[in-house]
Amino acid sequence: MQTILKSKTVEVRIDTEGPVVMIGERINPTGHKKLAAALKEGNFGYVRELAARQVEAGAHVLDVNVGVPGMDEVSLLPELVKVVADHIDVPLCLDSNNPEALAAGLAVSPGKPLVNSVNGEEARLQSILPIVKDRGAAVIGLTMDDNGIPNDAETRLSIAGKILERAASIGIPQEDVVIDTLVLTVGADQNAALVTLKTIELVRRELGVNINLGASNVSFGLPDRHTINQAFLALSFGAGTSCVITDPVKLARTVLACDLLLGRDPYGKQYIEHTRKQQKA
Ligand code: THG
Repeated sequence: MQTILKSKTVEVRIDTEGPVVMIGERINPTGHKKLAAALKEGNFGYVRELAARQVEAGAHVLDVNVGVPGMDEVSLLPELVKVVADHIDVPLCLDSNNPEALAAGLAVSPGKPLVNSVNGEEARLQSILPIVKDRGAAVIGLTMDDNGIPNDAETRLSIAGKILERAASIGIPQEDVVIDTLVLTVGADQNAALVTLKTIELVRRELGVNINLGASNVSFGLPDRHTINQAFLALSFGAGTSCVITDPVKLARTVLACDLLLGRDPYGKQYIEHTRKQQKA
C-alpha cells in the first residue's frame, strides 16, 4: 500500500513494500531550548537551518511542531509552514494537538501534507478527520484512545481499525491513514518495546496499511540512548514499519543500512550514494 505525500514539486511515497521514509523531527521545541527561544523571538533563520540540515542528512519529509507554552499556534504554525516550504522542497508533516492550528497550517501548505495526528479519542476523531478530508491530506493515527495507550497489541490493533473505519466513513481512503503504533520507554517497562513490535506485526497483517513510529521514546531515561534507538529501529523495520519520525542527522545511516539488509535497496545504491555524499561533505 502506498501513501503519497507532495511538496511543491517533490512526491514521496510511503510504501509498505518499499524503503523507509524518514520524517525529520528536529523542528519541535519540546526539550529544545534554542528552538523555543528562536520561535519566541521570531528568529526563523534557525528554523531554516534545521530544515536544510535535515534534508541534507536524508529526511524525505519534515515534521513541523511549534508547541511553545505561551505562543499562539494558530498564527505560528502557518507562519512556520511558509518559512519551511519557501526554503526547502519536501512534503511537510504538521504536528499539533490544536485542530484550528492544523487547519490554518494546512491552508498554506503546498502539495499534499501529512497531519500529525489523530487518535482513537472520540473528540479527536470528530475534530481532526474533517480537516484532513477537506484538505485532501494524509493523517497519522495513534493507537491510543480515551483510556490512554493500551499495554497490549490486540487493543492497539482495534483502535487502529476504528480510526481507519471512521476515516473511511467520511471519505478518507485507507492509504491516506498511516498508523502509529507508539512506543513507551523500556526504562519503565521491560515489555514496552515488545508490545509495540507485536502491534506492528498485527497491524501490518490484519490491516495492511503503512506504519509510522517515533522511535526515540523507547530509550527515555536510559544511558546511551542512541544505541537503543538504533537497535529498536532495526527491529521495527523487520516487523513492518515503513515510516519513522526521527533525527536524520543521527539515524539516517541506520535506516539506510536496514533498507539494504531487508532487500529494499537494490545494489545498495541509496546506501552507497548517501555514504559518498557524507564523506565529501
Ligand atoms: N509519533 C508521532 N509524532 C511524534 C512522536 C511520535 N511527535 C513528537 C515525537 N514523538 C517525535 N519527535 C521528537 C522530537 C524531539 C525529540 C524526540 C522526539 C528529542 N529531542 C531532544 C530531547 O528532548 O532531549 C532534544 C533535541 C535537541 O536539543 O535538538 O529527543 O511518537 N506521530
